[in-house]
Amino acid sequence: MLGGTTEASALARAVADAGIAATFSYAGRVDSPKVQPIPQRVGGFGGVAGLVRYLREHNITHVVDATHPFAAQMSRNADHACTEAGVALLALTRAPWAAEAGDTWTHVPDIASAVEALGGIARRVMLALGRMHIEDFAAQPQHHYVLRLVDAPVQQPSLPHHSVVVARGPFDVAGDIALFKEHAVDIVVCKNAGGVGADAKIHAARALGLPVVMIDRPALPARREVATAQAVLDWVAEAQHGA
Ligand code: 3Y8
Ligand code: NAP
Repeated sequence: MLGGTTEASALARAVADAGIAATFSYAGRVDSPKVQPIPQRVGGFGGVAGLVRYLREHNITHVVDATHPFAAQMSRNADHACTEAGVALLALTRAPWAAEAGDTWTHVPDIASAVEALGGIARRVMLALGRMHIEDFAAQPQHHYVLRLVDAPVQQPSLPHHSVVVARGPFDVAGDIALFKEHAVDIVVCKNAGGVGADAKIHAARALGLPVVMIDRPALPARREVATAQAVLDWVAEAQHGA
């Protein structure tokens, strides 16, 4: 299992309960990833070739890509490696969030477009993108940014005006409403992650009538996708009996 999402953790629990032999894989992006109820490994495989080698050396029969929808490189590598190694691949995904009546969303295709969308007068921006893209926003230094990070930053972000909030999701709506009020946030920038582990900020923005800059998902390879842990267990059973 390629993990790192709320749904991946739910699947790990279901797989452990079903007694299926499995390994949970993290990239190693954060200091202490959540401990899973099945054996886990941390770190890249070394590209497609590294993943093919891993699949063969560990006699992997099924790969479940339960990574975040923005982990496009991992999903591409999994697709290529499983084809090359002849291993079955299934993606466990979650639907994108959709705006509701009254929402003020600006859809942008990528991080660079989100930076451009922030041109203009100084705002107080909730930058809910994690650590990996903060520096891109130095192009819009006029804003005060609220940065929510999983781990405390090793060096201070270069944005001239910012506050750092160290917190790991899943988040809740009341907490995000309180956070937005505490920091007088007036616009939210986020990825269309989908799922329930990250949607608190969407509900909080809705409750407070805040505009949202919504970064749409990158394109992913065509592959079989399911939305529930049970569908994954059924797929493993069916593939095992050669159905
Ligand atoms: C290392 C491993 C679980 C998984 C929980 C989900 C929900 C909470 C919300 C905000 C948005 C953000 C970020 C976020 C959420 C879940 C899920 C999700 C968003 C952990 C985890 C790992 C990571 C990596 C981390 C990224 C960052 C992204 C923070 C674990 C906690 C912004 C994505 O510091 C860094 O380098 C962080 C990097 C990739 C995106 C980025 O570009 O910075 N996730 N997040 C995984 C690995 O090593 O393989 O659980 O401890 C997992 C979770 N984070 O089991 O309950 O299902 O999405 N993660 C986004 O959605 O925009 C925070 O603040 O509102
Ligand atoms: P990415 O850009 O798609 O992948 C970059 C490289 O990281 C991959 O080529 C692979 O290295 C390694 N990698 C990624 N996920 C891995 C995994 N689960 N196990 C082992 N290696 C992995 O990935 P990302 O966007 O940085 O995401 C990294 C992790 O954070 C993933 O587990 C993802 O589910 C989780 N996450 C990401 C986001 C996000 O916003 N991107 C949000 C929440 C959680 P090699 O080529 O060396 O194999």
